[in-house]
Amino acid sequence: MSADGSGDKQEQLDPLRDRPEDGPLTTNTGTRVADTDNSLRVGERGPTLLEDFHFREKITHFDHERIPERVVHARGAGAYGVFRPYESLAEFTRADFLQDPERETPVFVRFSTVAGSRGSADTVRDVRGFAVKFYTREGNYDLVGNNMPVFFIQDAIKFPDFVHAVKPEPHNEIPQAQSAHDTFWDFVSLQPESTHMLMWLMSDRALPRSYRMMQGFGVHTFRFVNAEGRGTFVKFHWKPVLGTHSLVWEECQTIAGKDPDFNRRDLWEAIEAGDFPEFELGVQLVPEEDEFRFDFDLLDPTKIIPEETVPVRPVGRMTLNRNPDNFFAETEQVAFHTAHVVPGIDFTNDPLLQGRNFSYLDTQLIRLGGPNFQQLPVNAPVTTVRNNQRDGYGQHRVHPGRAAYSPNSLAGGCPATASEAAGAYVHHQERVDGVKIRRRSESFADHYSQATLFWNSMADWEKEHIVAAFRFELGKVGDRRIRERQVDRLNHVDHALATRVAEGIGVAPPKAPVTENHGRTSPALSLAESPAETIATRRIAVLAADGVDGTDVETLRSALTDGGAIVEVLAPRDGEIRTADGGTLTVDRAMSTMASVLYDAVCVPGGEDSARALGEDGLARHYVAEAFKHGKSIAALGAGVEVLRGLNLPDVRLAEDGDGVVDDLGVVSGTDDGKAATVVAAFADAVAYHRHWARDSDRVPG
Ligand code: HDE
Repeated sequence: MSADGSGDKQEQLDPLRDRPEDGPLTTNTGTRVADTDNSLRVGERGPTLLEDFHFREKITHFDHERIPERVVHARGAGAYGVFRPYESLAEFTRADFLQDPERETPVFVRFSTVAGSRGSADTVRDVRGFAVKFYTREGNYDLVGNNMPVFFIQDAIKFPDFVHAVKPEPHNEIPQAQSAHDTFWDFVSLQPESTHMLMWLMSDRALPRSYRMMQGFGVHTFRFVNAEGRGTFVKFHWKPVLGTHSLVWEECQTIAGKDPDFNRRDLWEAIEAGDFPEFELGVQLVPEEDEFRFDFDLLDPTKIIPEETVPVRPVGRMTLNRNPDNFFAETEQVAFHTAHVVPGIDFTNDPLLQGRNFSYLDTQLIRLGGPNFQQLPVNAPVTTVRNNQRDGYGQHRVHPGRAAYSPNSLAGGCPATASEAAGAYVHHQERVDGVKIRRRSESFADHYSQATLFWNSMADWEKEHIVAAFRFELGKVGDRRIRERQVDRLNHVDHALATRVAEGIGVAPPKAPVTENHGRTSPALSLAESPAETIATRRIAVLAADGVDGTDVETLRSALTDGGAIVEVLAPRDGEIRTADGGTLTVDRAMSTMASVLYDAVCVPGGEDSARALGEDGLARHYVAEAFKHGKSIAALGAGVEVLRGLNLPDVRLAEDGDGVVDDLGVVSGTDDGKAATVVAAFADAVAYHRHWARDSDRVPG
């Protein structure tokens, strides 16, 4: 730690890291243990003795290993990293960590799903949590956001109702981690303020390809305050450097079985491989005098400020560069709180934010077993903590002295409060006059305009996915009146949307629109607008069998790994296979241990024997057909094109001899000698594009 008490987070954690290799096994009181495999008993076949303190301690500790999981966001994955601003933001905020582009601030991030329990699958349809703890020199600042910029409710008092509705139903605890059931749709269909968020939840945003490829949002309007005390409203955005990408719903359901840890594993492996995830922090700034300039209320968390109205200004970059050492100690015990703020960042009167400011500490008191959880290593600030708070479960500090109160004279008045000039947090002054009242402001009453804005801004394929999602979810709802009520809500968003959903779920379509669609769009809302310039960290499966063209495999591997992709050779069995020229090729994985849903793209190199074997192998055929169905890029070289031809992929033109390279609907093929490099280059472009929606995927069995 430096003189001002601040220091590096990893340096702070290092002495706390266990080093089992440094000495023998001990009890918790440090006594060395001779045998941890046999309990102490009377004779070899006799009863166990109460005197066996090592046995009792070991079992007792084990019996108490579990703590309550988070009531929401139970399933998560965490990582450490650093944040660095691009420029000083002193004009808007005095927050120390946003002043100097030379200064790195350590961070811990936890991504999560919301509804599922700790052991649920990653790829469910859900909102994702995106919580960042900045260990600043002025104390911890937590930006506890989601991957969607709005929320289901406007007032925190509705949160228990909302969560009870989305969680598994109480009589039978079914379904796990799913919103597709009666109680959820019952609640939201009676709650028009949820409509905008439902559009996001039914969109592909709810199915992120990776935690590294999703946006983050602070959701509420917060307030920056500069050194002169001037406030500026601010909305926070995180933009992933790799672009924002999603899975498709059918793929998600399959992955939930094939690899329930899909997103968690992806984050872990990327960091282990040195492919450090990066996110750009952006802010939308609104001067205080412009508070009433919008056709919605800035305090309403069911509204966005369209980026076309107030642009997102990039202000810094976060790089995640270290996996936790211990999931429980760090990812499970981390405690985020919207009220962990530093000077220069303040709240607004958003009633959802105000409620959150109560809830997080309250829930952590029970989840983390008492009031001292800020002393846990992952939560401890890198600044010195000094106050008169004492005792409680799990107290790790030794507080010397007699005076644990203020004011005192016995300890010389210490610890003394600081002035604002000396870095103390001083709340932004705001005049508030009013009558005590339980009522929502009229300015929160429009629940549909921005839901319509979202719908209007979607590309055609995104609209298809939204309709399909509503049909899936409402199709799982047993009570027909709930289905009808939700269709009625959707008719307030867009008549065509409501009609199409109704047609899929056996409900009479609404006869007429409630209001005319306003026709406005915000292009930034569409995933189609996300940059698609890189194949970095995309997983590509190369299918091969004995007799594969080894040169093709090398061409694929070197070109794609040069672009940063991860290339794996999959064969019917693990070990080695023979190449056409008599060499050998190491197999990375047996096809049966993976699935095409776990890859971003699939390719089939040349080699006649290999192509013949793969063409007759149901699993290999499924890899390609499923990748096609999910819009993934596919490449085939030489005889490998025959494998694709055998699948009768709808409407796709494949290369014949003399054609050169054919690139159709993201399927790149070439049979001519010497064309491998050109096929691979076109394939790489197709992979960067992510998914190819123009295909007639519905005709492929799924
Ligand atoms: Fe949370 N939320 N929340 N939430 N939330 C929790 O805190 C709550 C809301 C968010 O990785 C809980 O420690 C209320 C919006 C994230 O540890 C709890 C309301 C947003 C995480 C809680 C909201 C979030 C949580 C559960 C309505 C996005 C996971 C365990 C007023 C801006 C943090 C815990 C982590 C966790 C309360 C709404 C994000 C119960 C009362 C809106 C990312 O305190």
